[in-house]
Amino acid sequence: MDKKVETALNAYCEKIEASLTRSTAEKPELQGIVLEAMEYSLLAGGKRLRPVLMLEFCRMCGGDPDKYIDIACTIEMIHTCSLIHDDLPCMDNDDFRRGRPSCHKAFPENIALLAGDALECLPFEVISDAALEGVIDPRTAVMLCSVLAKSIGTNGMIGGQVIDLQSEGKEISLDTLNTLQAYKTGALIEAACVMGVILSGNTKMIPYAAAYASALGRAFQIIDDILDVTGTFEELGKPIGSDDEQNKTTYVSLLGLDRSYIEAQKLTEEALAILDSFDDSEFLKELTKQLLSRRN
Ligand code: GRG
Repeated sequence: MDKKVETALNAYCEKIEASLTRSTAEKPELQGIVLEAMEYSLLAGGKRLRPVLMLEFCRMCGGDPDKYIDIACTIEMIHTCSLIHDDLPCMDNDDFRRGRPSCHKAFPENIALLAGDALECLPFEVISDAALEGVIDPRTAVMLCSVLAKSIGTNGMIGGQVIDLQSEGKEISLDTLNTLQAYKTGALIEAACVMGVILSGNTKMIPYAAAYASALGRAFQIIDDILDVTGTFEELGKPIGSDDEQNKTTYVSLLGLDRSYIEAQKLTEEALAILDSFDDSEFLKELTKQLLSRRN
C-alpha cells in the first residue's frame, strides 16, 4: 500500500480503536459481563472499513472528521452486533470470528445475544447524545438515526439475513443473490458513506455516495465469497469453506472464481469513476483498489 495512504489509514484506525475502547470501558458491577462481551467482540480487530468510509466521506465533502470519531464508531457497533448474531447457533453457527472464538463461545450464549442487542442500541444513544451536547444539530441526528435504522431493518441487514436463511440449500438466481447482498452487506456500507456526507452537511452529494457504496458493497461481497474458497484460517480468522458447507449460493458458486473476480474488478472501476465527483478523493480511490486484492 502507498505509504501516505497507509499512514492516513492507520491514523483513522488509531482514533477509531481509542473511541471503541472508551465506549465499553465502564463496567457496572452487576451487569459488567455484557460489557465484557461487547468489548471482546468490538476490540477483536477487524478492518474498520465502515467507520473509515464514514469519516472519509465527511472529509471529502468538506466536514472535519476529527469531530465525529464517536459517531463513526456507531457503524462499527452495528457491524459487530451483526457478526455476533450471525455466528450464533441459530444463525450460521460459527465458532470463530476475527481470529478468536466467537462471542457465544467465549461467553454464555444468552450473554452474547444480549451483547449484540446492546451494540445495536448504543449507536442511537451516541448519536442522540451528540445532538444534546451540541456536537451535531438535532436535524443531523434525526437524519443519521433514520439512515442507520433503515440499514439494519427489514429492508437492510435483517432483511438480507432472512433471505439468506430462507435460501439455504436452494439454488437462487443471480438477481436474488444481488438483492440478498444489497441488503445483507450493502446496506450498512451505504449507510456508512451516506452518514459521512450527512455529517459534512453537503447533502447534495448523498446520491453519489450511495452509488459508490452500491458498487463497492457488491465488489466487497464478491471478494468475500472468493476468499471463503481461496483464503486460509490464518488470513480470515475463521474457517474457510463455510458457504459451501452450509449449501449457500454465492457469487463463486454461480459464476465461478474467474468470472466472480472479473465482476469485482468491473464494480471497483465503477466505484472509482464515481469518486471523480468528489474533491480530494485520492485516499479513498487507493483504499477502494486495495479492497480488490485484500486477503482478509
Ligand atoms: C440486528 C444488526 C443486526 C443484524 C441481524 C445476523 C444479521 C441480522 C445479519 C448478518 C449480516 C452479516 C454478518 C453480513 C456479512 C457482511 C460481511 C461481508 C462481513 C465481513 O465484513 P468485514 O470483512 O469484517 O469488514 P471485519 O472483521 O474486517 O470487520
